[in-house]
Amino acid sequence: MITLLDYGAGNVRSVINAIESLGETVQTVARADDILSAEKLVFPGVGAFGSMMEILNREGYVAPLKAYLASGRPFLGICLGLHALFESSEEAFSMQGLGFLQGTVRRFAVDCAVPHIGWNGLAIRQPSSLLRDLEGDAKFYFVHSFHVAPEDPEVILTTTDYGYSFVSAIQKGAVVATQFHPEKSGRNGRRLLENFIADNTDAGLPAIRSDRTRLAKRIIACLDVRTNDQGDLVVTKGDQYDVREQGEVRNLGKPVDLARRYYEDGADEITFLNITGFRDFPLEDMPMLEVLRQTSRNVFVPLTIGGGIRDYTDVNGRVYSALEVAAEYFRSGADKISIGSDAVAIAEAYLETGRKSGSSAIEEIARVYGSQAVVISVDPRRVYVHHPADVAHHVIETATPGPEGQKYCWYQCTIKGGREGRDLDAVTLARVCEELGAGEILLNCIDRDGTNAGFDLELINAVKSTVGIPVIASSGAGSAAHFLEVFTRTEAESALAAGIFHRGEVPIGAVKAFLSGKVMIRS
Ligand code: 1PR
Repeated sequence: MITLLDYGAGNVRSVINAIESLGETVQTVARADDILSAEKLVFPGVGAFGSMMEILNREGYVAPLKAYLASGRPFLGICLGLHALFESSEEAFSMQGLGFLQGTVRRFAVDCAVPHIGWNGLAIRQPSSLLRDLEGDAKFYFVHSFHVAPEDPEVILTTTDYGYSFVSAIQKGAVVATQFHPEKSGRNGRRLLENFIADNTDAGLPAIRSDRTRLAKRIIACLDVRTNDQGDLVVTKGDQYDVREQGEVRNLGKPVDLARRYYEDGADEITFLNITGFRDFPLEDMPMLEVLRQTSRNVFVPLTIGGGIRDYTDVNGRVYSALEVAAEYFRSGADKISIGSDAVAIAEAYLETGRKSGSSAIEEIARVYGSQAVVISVDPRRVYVHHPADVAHHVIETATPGPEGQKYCWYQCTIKGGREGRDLDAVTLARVCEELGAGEILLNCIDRDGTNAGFDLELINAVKSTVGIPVIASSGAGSAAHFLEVFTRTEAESALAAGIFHRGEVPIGAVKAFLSGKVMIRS
């Protein structure tokens, strides 16, 4: 029996699903005694150090946790569950950690994008039963902006490279903890969880031991979801955002089935976009929440959900905050949420006042769940101009001239699924959302969507050269070569596609086989 400490933030549902799918029973902590009487304790933490320690203190869990850690019984900490073991964190200077290990938690100080999001390897520093039967070059899923810095090198189990080498797992006696998420790391993550569950203590050392590791480029499958005219929730796909064919909503399959298939085909992440979310009440959109719950039972790679995340008032005048909507999505199995139309409104308000309100959806969700959990979905379209001075927007010189031979263009932001253009450009939107705490940009392109003509490299380079957070290239993939192009001619950390996967034109496995040996990918 596994006892799991769910302190109410983030996606513990996936940890429970992963452990239960391995045939083990999970009991979640309801009171302090449950910690003291646990046989094996798992502490998954997603979010921010400050709000985590606040909750642990408020719930009276700090003393029992310290007693449990000193008891010598098995403990597995995941992400913030690792950070909590240390004395303090740069993420919340005023909050004390559990102090089981000496040292602190530091923010990445690197030239590459922060947060560190994606699949990276482990350089194993000591034998451990946790690592038994693991392939030495296995990759695991990381999503964080801070990492631990232990004072005692003896507790270092693995390190990982991202700008520099950082500690990605610790071990002290029966206490182990990982920065990466085993519950979201596919078969390797499940192997590691199996090792923790099993009572077999003989320490393993994998045959292959790499000293340096590298972050892989991510291949993301995107499922644009909406109800069709018959009221069924289907995966659809637009052609420049137009999802109708002969008046009917294109129906490319069932969301849960397709998500599982893409997971088995090797997708590194799966994204659900509820494309009519802007007109629905997300918390009343039970079918979408159910899709997430069912998917997270069998899919052990990160899930992102977008569509309709905003403050709203329901028909009874009850006001819901975007934070409440996001919380329900995280509880239902999401690892990241994506904000579309509302991000444009937030950025416009910020540019008008020049002041952070502190209460925008981006700021609120990032404060509680961490920046790494907040993705901004950008829906821009090109607007050609004859001269950069014609508009007060971020203009680029383009190699693809406009209809009148214009050599310049800017990328106009749209909302409500491309239905309404705004007086704001995509580069400025991305920059402002990063300032407000977003952790990743999903950079779609209406002009390229569904065209199989390749990604808009000029748009991606314009945004990537402005923001310090990871960028997902999206829209237009028509072949495996388009992925190589975007990973070799831009700095995008990941690339997303929909149509070619739904129509079975280029399976994910074929994209990965083509990229193998050319760019670092997860095999
Ligand atoms: O505005 O917060 O309610 O969120 C709505 C979300 O739904 C946004 O993320 C928006 O991008 C998305 N969306 C809205 N309408 C559409 C539509 O297609 N009519 N789909 C839509 C966006 C874009 C990509 C697509 C790529 C790859 N789809 O996600 O999957 O373009 O396609 P391809 O590989 O076939 O070219 P809010």
